[in-house]
Amino acid sequence: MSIILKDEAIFIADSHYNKKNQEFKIILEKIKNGEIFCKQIFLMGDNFDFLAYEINYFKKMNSESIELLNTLSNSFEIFYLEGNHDYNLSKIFPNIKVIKRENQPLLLEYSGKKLALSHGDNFINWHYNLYCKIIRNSYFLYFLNLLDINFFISKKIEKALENKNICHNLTYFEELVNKRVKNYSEDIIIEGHYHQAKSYKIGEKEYINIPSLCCQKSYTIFKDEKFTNIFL
Ligand SMILES: [Mn+2]
Repeated sequence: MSIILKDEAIFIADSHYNKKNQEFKIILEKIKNGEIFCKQIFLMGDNFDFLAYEINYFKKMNSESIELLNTLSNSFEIFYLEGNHDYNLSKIFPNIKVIKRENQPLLLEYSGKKLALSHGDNFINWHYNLYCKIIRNSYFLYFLNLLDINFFISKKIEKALENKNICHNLTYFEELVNKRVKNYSEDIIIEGHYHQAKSYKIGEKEYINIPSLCCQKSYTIFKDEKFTNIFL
């Protein structure tokens, strides 16, 4: 049985939350205080610039947003599709339905239409799959965490991520989308990861790239069977 997409569901992608990019915390607070109304929440991945259960530093740095999400998860149905910056999350968010990369796409439906949701870094190649397995390996991460004396490794990663420019216009995006939809048989394909906020109709299929909350300062709401991007 697939999950029913509810009217007034909200999709938040690629917030890359860190000291510089605060939008994710802002949107979670707006949901909490009712300024943004929604009935279901889909976190499309990379909402934290880095977060993994095994690495203490980033759990500490992100503790406010983690707590906010856990509070929200008591009153909202939340799905968290893990990204390439945030993974091994199920122990951090006990009430959130966490979908690991290998279990994506997540299949949904509404009024007879089938939807597939992925962060967007699946269906790449075996090299990338192998890389994903290594960086998500729990023993490997626990080992790194042990070596992370005075958080010197984490702080290096944090600085590198903070200084990275992640907002680019991909000129080949439509071409890429044409290839990506071939991996799916569903009617509507929803992905984050690419930070493009563009939608395409390809044959009978619809492809939606959820905006990056950090780059486009927007999120997507599903209302009256339409997907609309809204500025934060
Ligand atoms: Mn990504």
